Amino acid sequence: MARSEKYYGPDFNSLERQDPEIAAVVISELERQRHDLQLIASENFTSSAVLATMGSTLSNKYAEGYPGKRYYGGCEEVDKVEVIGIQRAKELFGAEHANLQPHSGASANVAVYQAFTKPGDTVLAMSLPHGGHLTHGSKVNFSGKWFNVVSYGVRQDNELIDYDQLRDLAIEHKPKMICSGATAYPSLIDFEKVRQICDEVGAIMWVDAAHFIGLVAGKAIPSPVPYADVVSFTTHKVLRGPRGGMILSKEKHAAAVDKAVFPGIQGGPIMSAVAGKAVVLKECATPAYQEYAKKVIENCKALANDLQSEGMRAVSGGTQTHLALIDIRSTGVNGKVADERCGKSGISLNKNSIPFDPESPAVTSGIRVGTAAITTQGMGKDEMKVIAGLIARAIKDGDDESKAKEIKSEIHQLTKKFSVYPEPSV
Ligand code: DSN
Repeated sequence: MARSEKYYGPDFNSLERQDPEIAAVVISELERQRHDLQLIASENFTSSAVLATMGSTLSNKYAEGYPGKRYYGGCEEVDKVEVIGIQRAKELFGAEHANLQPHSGASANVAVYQAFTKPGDTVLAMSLPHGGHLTHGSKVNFSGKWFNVVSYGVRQDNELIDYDQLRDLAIEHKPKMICSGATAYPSLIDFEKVRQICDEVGAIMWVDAAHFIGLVAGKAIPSPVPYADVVSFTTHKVLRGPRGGMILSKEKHAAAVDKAVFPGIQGGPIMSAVAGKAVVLKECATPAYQEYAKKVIENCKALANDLQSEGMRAVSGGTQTHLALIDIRSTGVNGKVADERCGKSGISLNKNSIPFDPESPAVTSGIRVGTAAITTQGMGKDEMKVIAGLIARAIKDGDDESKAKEIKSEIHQLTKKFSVYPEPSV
């Protein structure tokens, strides 16, 4: 997204007239996104084109069903958008089938369970404390309540997925489905190896690619699509699309996936979001996006190294993706406090458990940082060095009001040079 791009968003003037209270929040959130440093690994700045679809009148349309087979009249126009989106998704990812209707990544994952398993079935997935996701079998989530989820993790010596453990558990438990994919795993996943294990035990291979699908779209890392039976993901992380989910699958699973999404777990799709997904899929097919995806990884590698130079430790020695997991125990500050101090200093990131973390998930010994958003802003390696220094100072001094203010003002100077959306003309 060019920094000079004009922003033709929804009609803020009418919102301001009708509901100044909510308009004020929308505007302050835009200011926060513009001025602070956005390092949450699952966030990004979507284009004005995508935002335009999200605020469009497509939001008004009920379209239960699929193109050509709807349960409501008047779907001719929204049918076009979904057909274009499906085609773009299949082309971009080389997928046999695509479903653009999941409302979110978690909804997409519920649909995957619905399509391939029955309550009580055994599923093998990455443990949450080692970087998995709530929907991968957490006891507080439907997945952990309704399924027998067995967890694999990373090795203690190198903090990389323990494929021997994964295979041993697969042979022992004969899972119906094996899930790979994580929310806090900085390395690449060996999909070929996971496929072999799935074949050995006759399991469905499910990849939850929410975090890294944007890097796949930009051809910056290998794709799980040729290997997996089904790939679910969100569309708003590195991919830089609207908030929502998507599912790709082999053609033989197309009917099961579609039935699972609707009528299995959802009613009407959010057609404005489906249109946004179609728009971002076109953006992702450009050389500019491929360049962006490469740069996200370069920046993240640089940021992880720079944080190590500041005395912190990058889990698994660094990163090969858009996110780095940082063990901050050397600072004497835990993840929760670091998150709070960074927040006060104008840095948005999140506390995160590190593998074999001695602290509870509410406290943690780590932070997770991502470079998707700051790379969209146009930042590069020089800025990563500055940012690492600011994070280190915020963790150390961010409880001191005046020091936090000083850091925040330095961040505002930095982000001023890399504006997200043009300033409003009023
Ligand atoms: N909440 C997302 C993340 O931050 O990784 C995962 O769904």
